[in-house]
Amino acid sequence: MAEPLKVVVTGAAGQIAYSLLFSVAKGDVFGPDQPLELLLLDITPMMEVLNGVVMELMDCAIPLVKNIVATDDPKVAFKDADAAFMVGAMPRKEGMERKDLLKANVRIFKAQGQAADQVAKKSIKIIVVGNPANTNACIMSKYAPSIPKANFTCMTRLDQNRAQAQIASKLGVSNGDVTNVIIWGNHSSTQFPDVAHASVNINGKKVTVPEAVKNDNYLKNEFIKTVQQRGAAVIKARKLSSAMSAAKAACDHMHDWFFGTKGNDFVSMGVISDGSYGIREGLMYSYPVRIKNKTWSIVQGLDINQFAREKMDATAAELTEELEAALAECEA
Ligand code: NAX
Repeated sequence: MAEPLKVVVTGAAGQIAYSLLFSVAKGDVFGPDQPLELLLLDITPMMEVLNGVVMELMDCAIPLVKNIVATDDPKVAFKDADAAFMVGAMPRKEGMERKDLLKANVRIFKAQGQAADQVAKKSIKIIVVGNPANTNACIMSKYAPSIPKANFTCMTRLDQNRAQAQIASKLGVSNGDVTNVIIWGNHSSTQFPDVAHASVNINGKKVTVPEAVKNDNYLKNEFIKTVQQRGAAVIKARKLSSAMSAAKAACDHMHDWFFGTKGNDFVSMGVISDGSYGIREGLMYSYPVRIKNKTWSIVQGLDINQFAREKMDATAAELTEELEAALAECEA
């Protein structure tokens, strides 16, 4: 059997982690033959709750789990880590704006970036889930200069999954029949869910989503709005932010990073912009990516029409503003 993979989960006492840890532990992400060491980080007042999570993980008696470490010290959590799910942050409550979250959360990611820089493996693969996810990932990377920028990503897979599910439900097909939905930009209400390049399998025949839906007005308005507002709709109904679906999406993201994308299919991930599609270099922007040998690359050459251009630029403008505010906060 392989050496245990050291997997960090921050915010390990929280609600997303509660679903995420079970999936990771039973092999959904790193495979059924990959032993794991789980490194669980939360804040000091949550150590008792975290201890309860550790007890439950033990009681699952999952053979893949070789060791569990629960700690409030980022340097203990990140020591020689191979992968990290950065979930720990203050969650958005009903009526709370993202910018209120920014101040509280960028400082967390600065400190955890510094810890990872000092003690994690340089090959560590990091997904940031905690909001504002794109900007937190950018800040974490800035404060971990010895780790390649390509190793920092943020999660927009939940938005992709939401968009895919909306199209599948509209067309009465299964979720797996819808491929190549794109989320461009920020994991926020300015994100651009784009189905112009997506396909759907209908009775064994592959057609584009716009051809299958035959309703441009729906795709340009209601569909986009539903996906953009889905997080808020879940909070309104559940009085808590998305947790089960967020954990599933984090697993999908990390799984595909380790095992690659299939054929010509692509998935959406927040990655550091290299200027592709005219987006400012250095922003953590959600792009369509293909993954091979644990390395992502941005899908190039997609046609961008005027409608898409405007939406892509609007979400980039929000990210620029967020990043500037975050950098000012970190340097204050
Ligand atoms: P919870 O409040 O249930 O859990 C968060 C946990 O993080 C708590 O246990 C808290 O003590 C811990 N924490 C706080 N500061 C920490 C620190 N400095 N180090 C380690 N742990 C720390 O929130 P939950 O519902 O699990 O959501 C976690 C984050 O995911 C939130 O920021 C939320 O906004 C974000 N989300 C991101 C999504 C995405 O698609 N990118 C979707 C779901 C979710 O809204």
